[in-house]
Amino acid sequence: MSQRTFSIIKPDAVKKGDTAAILAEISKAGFKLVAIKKIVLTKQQAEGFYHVHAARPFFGELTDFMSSGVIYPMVLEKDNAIADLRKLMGATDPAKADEGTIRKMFASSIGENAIHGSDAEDTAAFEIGYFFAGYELK
Ligand code: 3AN
Repeated sequence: MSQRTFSIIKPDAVKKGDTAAILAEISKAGFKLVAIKKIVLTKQQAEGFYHVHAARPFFGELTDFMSSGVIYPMVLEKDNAIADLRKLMGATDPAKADEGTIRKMFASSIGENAIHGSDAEDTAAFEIGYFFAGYELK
């Protein structure tokens, strides 16, 4: 069944000039780009987005990084979108990511790993709503 998920091209990938190449991989994998925007988060906005990780030791590093430059938040749609995007992204640590995955191709470390993808339906709904209004998702 057609499903929507939420993704972000992170500041490391944007700075390296990999945005278009990552979008091409996503498109090749059959995802429809429902919505995309260009934005720089404040530290506070990054903390709100990652609130589930607030107790993790890397929270400060993660939210500094995510507010350090341009990101491209986007909404993607296909059958089984949430699980399929996670597969296409590869492991959180690019050193452990399979060949052909986005993180294997474009990420440099566990902290700066090129792309975010929602991990479940409830997080996808929260994350889409954090960045996009209903009228932007038609
Ligand atoms: P994923 O993005 O693969 O779902 P999570 O949910 O475990 O991974 O972590 C969220 C984000 O936090 C990751 N994308 C990564 O940028 C960052 N992160 C995870 N583990 C570490 C770590 N050990 N050190 C620094 N950053 C981390």
